[in-house]
Amino acid sequence: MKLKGAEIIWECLLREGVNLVFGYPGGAILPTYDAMTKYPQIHHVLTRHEQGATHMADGYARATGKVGVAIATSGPGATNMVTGIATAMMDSSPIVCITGQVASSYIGTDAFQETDISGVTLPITKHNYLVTDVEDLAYTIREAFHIARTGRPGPVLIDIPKDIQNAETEFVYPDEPIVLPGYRPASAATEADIEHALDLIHAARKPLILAGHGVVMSGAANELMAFVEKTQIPVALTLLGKGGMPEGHPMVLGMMGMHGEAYVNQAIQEADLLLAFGMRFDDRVTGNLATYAPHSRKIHVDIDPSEINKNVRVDLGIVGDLRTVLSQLTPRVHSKQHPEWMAQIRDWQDDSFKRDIVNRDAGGKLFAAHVIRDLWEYTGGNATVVTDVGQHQMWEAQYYPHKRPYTLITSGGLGTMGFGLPASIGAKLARPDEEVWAIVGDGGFQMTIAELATAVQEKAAVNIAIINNGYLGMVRQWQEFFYEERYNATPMFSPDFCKLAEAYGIPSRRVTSRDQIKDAVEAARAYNSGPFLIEFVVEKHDIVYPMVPAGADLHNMIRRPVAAPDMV
Ligand SMILES: Cc1ncc(C[n+]2csc(CCOP(=O)(O)OP(=O)(O)O)c2C)c(N)n1
Repeated sequence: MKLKGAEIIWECLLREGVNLVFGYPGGAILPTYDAMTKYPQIHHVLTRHEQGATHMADGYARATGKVGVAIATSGPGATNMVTGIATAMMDSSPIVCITGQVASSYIGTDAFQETDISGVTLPITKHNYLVTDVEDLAYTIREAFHIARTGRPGPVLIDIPKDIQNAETEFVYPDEPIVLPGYRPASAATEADIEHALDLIHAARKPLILAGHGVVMSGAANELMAFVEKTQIPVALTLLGKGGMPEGHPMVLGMMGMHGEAYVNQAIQEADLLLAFGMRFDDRVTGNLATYAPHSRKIHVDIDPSEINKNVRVDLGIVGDLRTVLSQLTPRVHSKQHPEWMAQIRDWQDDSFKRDIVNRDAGGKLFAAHVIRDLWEYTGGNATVVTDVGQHQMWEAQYYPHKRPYTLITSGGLGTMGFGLPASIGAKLARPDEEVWAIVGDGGFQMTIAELATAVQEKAAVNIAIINNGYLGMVRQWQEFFYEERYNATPMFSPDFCKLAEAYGIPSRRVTSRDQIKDAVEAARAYNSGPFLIEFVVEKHDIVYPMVPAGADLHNMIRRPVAAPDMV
């Protein structure tokens, strides 16, 4: 069957199981948009900015484990995607971005809306393509999806000149297995690795598991649970590892790192064995590398060989799919209790408990931590929460325990403000039956606020919780700690968010005291015809405790005083 390149794109997307795409049209991608009319099986979400399209595709990918697709035109359309692509790259999220390019004969002439987007995105994609022959198109799309979703997932970009979209060729879907020289994602550990790992585990007296995003992404939650129940080794989670083990399980300690629990970081520093599962020793997690976990042997399991010994030298690096490796290890590992080690951790934990703001009366004030804890309670801890970046993100991580993988969706690696609202729309469209909350700051929300219209147009029933502290709060916190309280460029004007919601036809509530939280949350949960917005006007000068200053030793956290006078 002879088809145009533009039609081949849709035929291939259908065969890759795609039924939802996020995009924004323009001249260089118009043939593809025109051909879309023949494929009603695929729903197109018109975003308000191409960055929004990439974050929605990312949110969709994280909520489903499937590849998310974003489409844009050449030049400014493509460059607007850059932040979303880099976000997906840093968090290993599988998205495929399709961009229109000026016609082949114009490439290199500074033609209208020409940008070398494959050049621009080279360092922030797992792989990218410029298609120069329509004969290559189908195979390229198939390969792009394969690369995006296999091994360590990530974003792939396909740039398609306008003439290639218009050119015709015989369409045959290439369904032979993809063979790429040099690209062979590993899956199982070798026998020698397993034996070495067992020796290290059996010799340890103070072992600790560091569970990262790889647990969630490889679908290893059940395998990790089986391993933990047998070995009784406590688990610390990275931000993106949240949901990999149910928080509330007795062996799950909580989050590690810059804003992790102090007792978790203390345990890392004291451990004699770290089992790093699908995590990459990011600097937010390790603090000062020179003093990081000095007493421990280290085993690192990761799908990506380039992660092993990248930041932290380990005693044993296992390149493999975590789910497979855990199912190799668990039947052979000994069961063993670690009573003294656990007692020591519980001691440290008690001290943290006394400092914790949610264990204090809010004293008539509205603290973000209390808002998030109440939201957790009223949603039964079952919601999918998508956050933006800043203080509210860290409070979410501290006060909203998650039970299931990918019920927290957040920009961890790049820390992209503006991610929350669009990613929540992608997640809601991916899982319409789930309760989805976007928790955003007043700053980051305004970066992609235009996507409110997308949510309304798509009737995406996301509940939006704006944590409004009148500041770029996390930066204000750094200015308070490290720049002698010179609050330069952080106090922030915002519109009346409820009136703004009204302009979009979105129902809303404003909450200024703790006793109003329940009503507002219930109103949002009851409304399912589209987005619902709640503005929480919270304490301006609150701090995310504890905190490891950037580059400091992990155990040297700045901690909330045991009883801060203004808080009791
Ligand atoms: C695109 C982008 N620009 C700047 C930053 C730096 N940054 C990190 S947190 C933050 C403040 C966020 O403020 P807000 O959205 O109000 O959330 P809050 O910290 O108050 O909860 C800033 C500016 C960033 N992470 N992303």
